[in-house]
Amino acid sequence: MTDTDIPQAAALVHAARTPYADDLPVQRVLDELDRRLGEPLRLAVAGIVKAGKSTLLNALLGERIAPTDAGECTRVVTWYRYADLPSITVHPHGAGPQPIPVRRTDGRLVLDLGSFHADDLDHIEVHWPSRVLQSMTLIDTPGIASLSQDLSARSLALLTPDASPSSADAILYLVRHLHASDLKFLEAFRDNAAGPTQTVNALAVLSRADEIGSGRIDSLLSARRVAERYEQQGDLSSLALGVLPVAGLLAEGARTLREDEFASFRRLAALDRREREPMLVSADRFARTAGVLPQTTRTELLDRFGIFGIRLATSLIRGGAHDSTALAEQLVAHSGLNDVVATVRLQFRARAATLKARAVVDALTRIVAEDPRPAAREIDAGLERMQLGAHGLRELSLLGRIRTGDTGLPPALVAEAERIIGGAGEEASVRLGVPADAAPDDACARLQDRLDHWRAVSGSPTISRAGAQAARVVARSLERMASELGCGRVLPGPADVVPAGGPRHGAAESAQ
Ligand SMILES: Nc1nc2c(ncn2[C@@H]2O[C@H](COP(=O)(O)OP(=O)(O)O)[C@@H](O)[C@H]2O)c(=O)[nH]1
Ligand SMILES: [Mg+2]
Repeated sequence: MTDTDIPQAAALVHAARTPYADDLPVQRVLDELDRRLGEPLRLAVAGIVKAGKSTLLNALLGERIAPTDAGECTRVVTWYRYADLPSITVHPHGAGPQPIPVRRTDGRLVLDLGSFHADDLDHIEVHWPSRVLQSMTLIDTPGIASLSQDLSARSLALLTPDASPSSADAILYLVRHLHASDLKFLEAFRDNAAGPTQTVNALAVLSRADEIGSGRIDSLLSARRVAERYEQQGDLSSLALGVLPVAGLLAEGARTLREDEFASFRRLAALDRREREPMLVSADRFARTAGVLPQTTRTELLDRFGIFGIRLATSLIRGGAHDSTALAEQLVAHSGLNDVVATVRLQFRARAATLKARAVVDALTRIVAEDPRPAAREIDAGLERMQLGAHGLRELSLLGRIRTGDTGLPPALVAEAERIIGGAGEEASVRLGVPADAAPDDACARLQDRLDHWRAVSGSPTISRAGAQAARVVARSLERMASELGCGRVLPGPADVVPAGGPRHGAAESAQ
């Protein structure tokens, strides 16, 4: 829907080259913006130390690539990008990048920093031939607000830099228990360059969800209730799109499940209930109970799946999961990972072009403001045109204002406005609130009805100026859908011809 944003933004970056030709730092920023526009969505995983970030990243990749637990490299920001061939590069501060060997042990990638110390490194780049990375670059970050101020500073510098927009297009923020420091970080992310619109690209994850109900089989239900409670808390709802519970370890284990692990689960499932249940009472008991499985296998299963995962796997096998593929699928479904993947796809990936275009607008706005050269006037005008003309940017900005309760719309209309401008997903059916397989005529009839309604709202004498503007954005989203869906009968209405904000605004609108 917003594919035109990228070429427009790229043209602006290009136009900025000449007026700032003698300014090396600016040229570097422009290079970086160019690179960013050509790349897939950048999704950062953030949260305090041991929140389960690297584990969740592996679950998303379906491979054990990111190092988990302690170790030097977990203290360095690490980028995972797509490439046909695997390679690892370290980027030391103030020195050129250097390759390090790619080594795997027991199915895990080993990041051996050799003589480098984490403090020497700005970041690490891992290129990996993973399908997931073709549509998304993932960024693993050291813990935020961790015991070490230094680690925290590195992640904050990446995600909420003072002088430039965040290097990430979107963020998964992991919380175990919601702390004041988590809220502070999300506030910093929101208040960063792009302002309130940042809340549109932050999704909170209630991580290690299996531990919430002490690993009981209904742990994920308890986690879901906790997540809902957090979601309804005013603080968080204005800072993130939502809160999703995830058992990352279970998801990682399931997506990398081996046949020998499935065989072990099957042996546990085949035990008599009176023997199995006491054994699975706790992780400790499982580790201590000799019997069908050797000690090393039991320890390994606990490491890979946690006691919750072991309980769930045996119960799913008893319920009919006959092979490792079926078991893996069911474990993933229980882990909550699919919801995270679906939300990332609907909310972030579908909006990647707009998020990137906005990063460009923000960065160029700063450059021009800091050093307003006469030759850069064209850029200023271009930025203004883009902000008004790129409808995706206006949707994003309105979504941000909806999250902070600052739209000027009557409260009863906010939920529908949010849906129509893509707050629940980018597809036309989701925006319209019709079934995905609705007949085109029905979808168009609904569209016409809602368009009439929103045009009326925007022209209502009782609505505030801000509210009217918001209603016009909603109406414009509907009009764009009308052409996408081929609803020929939906004609431009008065709101489209005389928008508030003057004729210039109108020109930008119709120029799209
Ligand atoms: N029970 C359980 N343990 C987890 C989960 N996710 C991570 N862990 C464990 O928590 C520890 C820290 O995980 P890691 O992914 O390295 O956290 P990070 O510091 O946020 O990257 C590791 O021992 C993981 O095995 C989870 O969903 N459930
Ligand atoms: Mg980590």
